[in-house]
Parts: sequence; structure tokens; C-alpha cells
Amino acid sequence: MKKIKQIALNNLDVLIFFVCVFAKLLGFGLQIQDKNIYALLFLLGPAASSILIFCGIGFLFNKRARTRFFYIVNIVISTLILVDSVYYGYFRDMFSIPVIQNGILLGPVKSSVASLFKWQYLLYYIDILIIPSIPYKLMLDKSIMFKRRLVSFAVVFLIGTGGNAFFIYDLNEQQPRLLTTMFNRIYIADMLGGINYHGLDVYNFFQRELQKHTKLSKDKEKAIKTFLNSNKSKGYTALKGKGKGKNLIVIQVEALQQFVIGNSINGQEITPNLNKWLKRSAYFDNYYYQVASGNTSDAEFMTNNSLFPAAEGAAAYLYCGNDLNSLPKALKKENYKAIALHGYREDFWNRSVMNKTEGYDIFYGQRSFKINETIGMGLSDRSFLNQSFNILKKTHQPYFSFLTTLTSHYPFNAISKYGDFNVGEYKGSLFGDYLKSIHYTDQQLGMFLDKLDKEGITDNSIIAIYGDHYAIPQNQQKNLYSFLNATQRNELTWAELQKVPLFIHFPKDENKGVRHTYGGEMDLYPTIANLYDLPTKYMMGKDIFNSKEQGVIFRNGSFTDGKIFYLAPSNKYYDIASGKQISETAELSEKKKEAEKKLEYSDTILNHNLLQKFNNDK
Ligand code: GP9
Ligand code: MN
Repeated sequence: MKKIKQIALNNLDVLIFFVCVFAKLLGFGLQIQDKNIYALLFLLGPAASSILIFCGIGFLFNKRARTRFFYIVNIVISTLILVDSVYYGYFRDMFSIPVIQNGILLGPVKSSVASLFKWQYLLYYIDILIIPSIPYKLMLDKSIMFKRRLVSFAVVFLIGTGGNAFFIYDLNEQQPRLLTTMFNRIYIADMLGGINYHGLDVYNFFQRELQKHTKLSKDKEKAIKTFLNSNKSKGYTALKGKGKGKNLIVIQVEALQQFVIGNSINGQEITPNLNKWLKRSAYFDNYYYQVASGNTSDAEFMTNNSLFPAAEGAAAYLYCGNDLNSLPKALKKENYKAIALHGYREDFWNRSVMNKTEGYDIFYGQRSFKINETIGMGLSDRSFLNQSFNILKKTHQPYFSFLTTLTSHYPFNAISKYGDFNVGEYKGSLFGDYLKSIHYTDQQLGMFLDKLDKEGITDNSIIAIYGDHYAIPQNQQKNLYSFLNATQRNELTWAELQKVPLFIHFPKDENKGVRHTYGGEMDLYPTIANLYDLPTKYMMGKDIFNSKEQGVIFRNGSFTDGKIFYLAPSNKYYDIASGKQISETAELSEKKKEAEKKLEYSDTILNHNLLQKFNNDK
């Protein structure tokens, strides 16, 4: 007994380090697994092994240095978990190196970091504050011979790395490609724990850097080209060339989710103007956002290029030096003027660079607007749309204008001063604030569209409007579910709620009506290409007016074909009609592989700048 006590005291620093870090990893695991205690069982082994690796290294040091080593590593890991927590609170994703590389964290969440920070996160530091130097004082042996240290290191380090290798190998068997592309980061952190996740992230970062500098095999290149050629729109007749010579106005609306469309609160419509306009338009009610960590910029990227966003980081940063066959470039070949408008900082999401790469003639950013009214992040939608209207009026026709709105941005609370939209029981909640916020934006869009109508611009333009991504984060799902009176509240319900409205308005309200084709943001370019008779070479998406294919693939590997929904984070299939989970069939597994292949092709196209090559090949 005495001996055990002695050993425990002598290794107090290791014990404290192990227990505290273990508790923190599990705490973070609980956070990202939506408090599902059972899911934590998977985490016990990988979390312990990853900590043992550090314990092993620590054993190399002599006592005083060792206690310091554990103390410092603890601080580093705790800080990483803290950053992960804040990042997860907003993006529902894991923090990763490309995020730092691109300064993304400083970008979108800067204004909302305070609202994302929870005091509970400080619990991750509590041990560090309490036990800085206690272990060394209590340890009996103050010094250990190097040989003994070396043996301890070898044993513990080997157990740690061996355990880790086992868990990583196992996950890789279950989900090939997951660990290399990291397309589903949450799942990796769920299964391997935060430390292993970050280890893999670092490893993949160096791998990617290396890959960029290695040659792509001719076979792979050919396979990609063949795929892209087969994906080209062929023989499509519906609405072909309908837009030829007409202006194109695309409006990407910040955080506009589909559930607000046609819905009311306290007897008042949330989006009366959009409801009115989409009745006069072709409205797609099964349209999904497909963004990854590039958020708004990913939506812009997909709409302009019909390629998938980056698996990690934002395409707008990673691929701003690429050759892209973008929509503005294609329209410019038809003598269109292409302009982008957004009332916020030009550098944000690297727009000043990316808009140029995509071929926009002019990018009207913050400096081009009079900042005469700000709400939340920046220029109000009211002022932005008013000023944009004046810009459009003086722009040489035909033009393509791409507008990105801003006011309905998370955390939505800046709007409370404006208007008196009554959200009843949701007053003061994030959900209530969102309803107010999107109601405001709807009002501004309504005024803008009515003005275009009055000026006769709608007679000579095609106008496409869609939402960029979700507004309600998953940790706020309760209010959304209660608002919708949702009886079923599982991961399928949540996935199906990730729709955004898309409507396309034609002159004289032609082609109006609801369409149920399943599609996503990267399908808009091929759809527009058909309307304006543009080439559809090298696109990953499909024309949603013509294509018989019902399908949306998401960046994390999830997909739907309108009948089933595969959810990559849990690796489960659901039947949409019944809402029930179904088991994997050979056909489904084939579809899953097909989805992964498309994602990989898109990544390879971008990583190797293949469009430049293909364009030159001709
Ligand atoms: C900023 C705006 C917001 O310019 O587009 O970006 P988000 O935070 O939604 O990605
Ligand atoms: Mn956005």
C-alpha cells in the first residue's frame, strides 16, 4: 500500500496531467456529440492513447523539467480545446490549419466572437489555475537516472502510439478517404478525440503541401476529363437561351433558410415580399446549401464556378490563383458587363482577389458605397440595395450583377431597433431575432424588386435569388423545432431543414410555379448556362430545369437523391418518405462511393489547377 502511495506521489505530475486532459477531451467530446454520453465510449481508448504519447515524452525529462513540460502541454491542449469550442459554436465544425492559414477565424466571426464565448469554456483552465507547482513539491524522488527515464519513455510512448495506430487504422477501414480528405472533421474528432484530430490535421497539411508539388498521373487526369465531359448538359431543350441578351441579376441572401418561406408568426407572414415574388417565379423548394467552412464565400464560389468548395478552409483563399471557368467570364465572352456588389470590407473572404480571378469587371465593396446606415456587421441592406439599384441603373447593359446581402447575419440581434415585427414567445431569443432580421431583409428585397419592376428592368432581366447557408445553429434547434411543431426531431429532420429557397424570375412572370427537383448551390451555374446558352464544359453541377438527375452531394460526404438521405457524420441512411433508418445496400454503397469520387475529382481539379490545363488542351 505504502509502495503504491509512493509511486503515485512520485508520479503525481503525470497522473494530474493524464486525468485533467482526459476529462477535457471527454468534455469537448460531449460538446460536439450533443451531450450523448454513450457516444463517449468510443472516445475513451483513443483519448487515453493520445495522452499517453505525451506522458511518454514527458518521462524523458528529469522531475522539475517534467512537471513543467506537463504543465505547458496542458496549457497548449486546453487552449486548443477552447479555440475548438468557440469555433464549433459558430461553424459546427472543427478548427483546422487552413483556417489559420487563411485568417478565416478573424473574418466572419470577429464581430460575434463575444456572443460565441461561454463562461463554461473557462472550466478547461481550472486545473491550470489551481495546481501550477504542487506536484513537484509533493514528489519524493527529485531526480531519476537517465536509463530509467528512457525505459519509462519507451514503454509508455509505445503503448500510446500502438493504441493510436490501432484506432486510426480501424477508422480508416470503416471510412476510407475520411482521414486524408478530412471531409467530415467532426466525425474524426468524435471517433479519435481532439488531440488525434489535430495531429491528423497537421499531418494532412504537410501532405497537401507536398501533393501540390507532385505530378498528377495521366490516368487520373483523363478520368476526370472524361467525367466532366459526361456531366456536360446535352440535348437539353427546356428554356434554352431564354435569357439571351437579357440582364442577369443574382442575389445571394445572407442566412436565408427555407423554413421561413410561406410561414407566419402571430398571423403575420415572415417574408411577405419573397412569398409574393416567388409566386411570380420558378421556385425550387428542394434546394440545399452546400457550403463548408468557407460559409458565405463557399456559396459564392459554387454559384460562380459549379465546383465543390474546399474540404478544409475556404476556396476563396485556397484557389484564388487558379484558372476558373466562372460565370462572369462566360458572360463576358457574350459582351456582358459583370459586376459584384457587397456592402462590406473588400478583403473579407478574400473577395477583392477572388472576384478578380472570377473575372468580374468591377467589385463594388465597402469603399464604393456611402456608409450612411449600419446595422450589425456593416452597411444595412436597405442602404445597400438602394445604392445597388442606382449602380445597376447606370451600368452598361446587358449586365450580370451579383449581389450579396449582409444584415441578416448571425447573431441577428442588431436588428431589434428597426421595425416592430412581433415574434411573440420567441422575443429575446436568437431564433426570434433571426425572424426579425430576415423579416427586415425581406422588406428591403421587396422594395428593391418592386423598384426594378417599376423601372421595367424585370422585363429585360432574369433574377435569381437564394439563401447562402443556415441561420439557426444546431445548438439552437429547440426553438426552431417548436416553431415548426416538428414531431420527429432526429438527424434526418435536421438535415432536411438545411434547405434554402431558390427562385428564378423571368420577364412577365413566365415559367412561374413550384418545382421539386433536388438541387444545390453548384447547380445554379449550369442552369443559368442553359438559359443564356453558355458552354457547360467542366462543371460539377447540373441544370435543374432539365436534368432528370435528383441529387445533392454535400461537402462532408452526405448526399440525397430525393428518396434517401445518407448522413456521413453518423454513417447512416434514411428513407425520406418514412423518416426511418435503412441499412446499406450494394446500390447505396455504390452511390456513396460515387459521391466521394465526385468530391475527390473536384478537389483534384482545384489542387492541380486542372482547368488551366484543360482549357489549353482544347
Ligand atoms: C461578410 C459576409 C458574412 O462579408 O458575407 O460572411 P459569413 O460570416 O456569413 O460567412
Ligand atoms: Mn453568410
